[in-house]
Amino acid sequence: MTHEHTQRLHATAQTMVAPPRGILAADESPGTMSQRLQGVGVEPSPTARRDYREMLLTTPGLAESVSGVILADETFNQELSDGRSVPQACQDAGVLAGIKVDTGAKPLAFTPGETVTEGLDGLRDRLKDYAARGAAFAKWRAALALDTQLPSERAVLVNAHALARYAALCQEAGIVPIVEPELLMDGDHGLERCAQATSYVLEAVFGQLRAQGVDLAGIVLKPNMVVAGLACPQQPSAQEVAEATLAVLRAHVPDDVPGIAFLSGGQRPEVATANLAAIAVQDTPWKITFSFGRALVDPALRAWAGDPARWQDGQGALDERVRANAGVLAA
Ligand code: 5MM
Repeated sequence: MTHEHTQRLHATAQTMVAPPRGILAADESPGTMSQRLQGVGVEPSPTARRDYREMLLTTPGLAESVSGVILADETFNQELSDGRSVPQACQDAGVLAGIKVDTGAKPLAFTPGETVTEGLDGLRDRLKDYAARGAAFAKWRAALALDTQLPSERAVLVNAHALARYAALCQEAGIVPIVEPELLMDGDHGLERCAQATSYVLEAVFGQLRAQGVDLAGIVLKPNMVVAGLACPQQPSAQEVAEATLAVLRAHVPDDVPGIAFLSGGQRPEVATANLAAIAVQDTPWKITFSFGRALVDPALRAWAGDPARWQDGQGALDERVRANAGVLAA
């Protein structure tokens, strides 16, 4: 990579994580998005999915709290109702356009209950095309089940390897990779077990990123917070989540990573914000921000529910959540 190419990657990564802004994860695949729309009584279709994303993207003042929006391929290729392409609308809104390039988590051979995220075939050409059409960054999510036995060494290894291959290809194309290894919140595991597994996963991911020559100053890490499982009777306080999360990250995330943008993982919106606040108040070698999906958009989806008359209610609900999270980063 030339010096200029590297400098551009670093500058984009810094923009993505500069406080107080965060990253809006609006990249639900068509299947997931259709289920979410049905959940609020909307008949799913490409147009309904486009309308919902248009409602989010045209929220007045979005760029004050959001640096970038992660889009699914379907959305990236759509036009808003006024005829502008979605990447153009991102540019007009003052936010970077990001693209989810993985093709989903698929069952891993010989490994019941675990998945490997796919999407490497043809990725170099796809990235070139996305970059030419305005994508500044990309996202790839490894989803790892967590219990007393899982994730297995095999699932961690293959997912870490794929994350690093994806990240290297992104950087070659001039696109900043969001590297997202997610330990899922399903189950009754406690905070300690999540800390132990997150440490193991991050060690494997950074081992692969280094082995494959990825420039750590040109990525954004999107990890889970260290939390207890959703079914765990002992739910930790925000202070306990922050202490456990930062202990793990300090031990395993190199200082040259510019920023950490947390996923919300199924936490209630207010809980995710409280946990983010407790983390962000600490001194860290990397910038701390959010890249929440559900914790930002669930209230907006419910408030809008496909009704044109409630368009502004939806935007107001999104505005409330992004400002709440940006607010704790600015504090
Ligand atoms: C928005 O959801 C993303 C894509 O999901 P599917 O491909 O399964 O439809 C998802 O990757 C999301 O970006 C992350 O999981 C973070 O979202 P949350 O809701 O956990 O913050």
